[in-house]
Amino acid sequence: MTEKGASPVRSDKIWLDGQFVPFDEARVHVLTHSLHYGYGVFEGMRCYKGEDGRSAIFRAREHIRRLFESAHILEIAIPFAVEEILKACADTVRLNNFTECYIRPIVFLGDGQMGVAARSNKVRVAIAAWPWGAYLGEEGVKRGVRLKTSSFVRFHHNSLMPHAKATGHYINSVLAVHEAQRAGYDEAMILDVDGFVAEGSGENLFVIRDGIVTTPPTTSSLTGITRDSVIAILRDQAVAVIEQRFPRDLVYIADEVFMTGTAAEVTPVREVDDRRIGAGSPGPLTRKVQEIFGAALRGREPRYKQWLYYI
Ligand code: PPE
Repeated sequence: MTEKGASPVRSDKIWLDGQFVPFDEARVHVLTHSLHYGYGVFEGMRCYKGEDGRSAIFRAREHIRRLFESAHILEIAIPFAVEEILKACADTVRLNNFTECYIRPIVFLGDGQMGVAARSNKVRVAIAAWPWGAYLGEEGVKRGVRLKTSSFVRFHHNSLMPHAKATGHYINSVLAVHEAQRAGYDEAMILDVDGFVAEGSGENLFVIRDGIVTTPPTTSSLTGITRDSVIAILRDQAVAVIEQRFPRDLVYIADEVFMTGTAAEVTPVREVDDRRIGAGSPGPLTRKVQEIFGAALRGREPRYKQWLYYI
């Protein structure tokens, strides 16, 4: 059985340190530095099959740019060029004969020396791909999900740096989502250190009130690429989008709430802390965003064609 938000993974091959190896041989040592200290960076991308039958990775360049920026923030030198990683991602999809899938590049410190400061350990890079359905369930995408404010606060930006998509950061997400799901909710709404809304465990969050869309700034949340895409889509529709901090009660009185992420895509929120949002079902603007975003992913929106990286 699969937990909500989790997916069984399987493919033929995985790209590891510059070459393809069979799935079962993509192994690391138990003394891998990053396994002990959570010191690694990663990405998550999705590949979609367009109407013309060609598959494309959605905003691959932006994701790989963020991978390199994450590594830069953490002072990890990736031993490959941007173009090499991009090509390896496309090759991973093609070699596994996927037309649609999720792609996970990860950069981590290998084994050799132990201790926090084992800086001479080899920097390793892997790229895997597997089919991944709706992150918060098919039902969630259609009817909306239920959130609960987490008792776990998002980390302070001088403690862990949110512009890095780092492996260790996700302890915060795991704790929050476990807590929310155990209490019977679909996902957590995580607040920042000052008590303002930050994001979900693996999604950015948007609220709509009186036709104006507000989303928290990325001071305590990941600079989501889906977030960026949705902001562009809304502004192209002449909808005002404000990046501003807000407290949880503004979410309660929103007309519409939705979450964005590569895995979650655009997922409506129908309830937060047991308060119904709007009519309790996905609202018109959320539907519109889902529709345009869905069309953009599959190459049906000419103005967003530049977001597609054909494999
Ligand atoms: N916030 C967090 C904490 C986050 O992990 C993600 C992505 C986002 C926002 C949205 O970012 P973007 O994908 O660039 O729009 N979460 C990834 C990992 C999910 C997982 O469970 O693994 C993802 O969606 O791929």
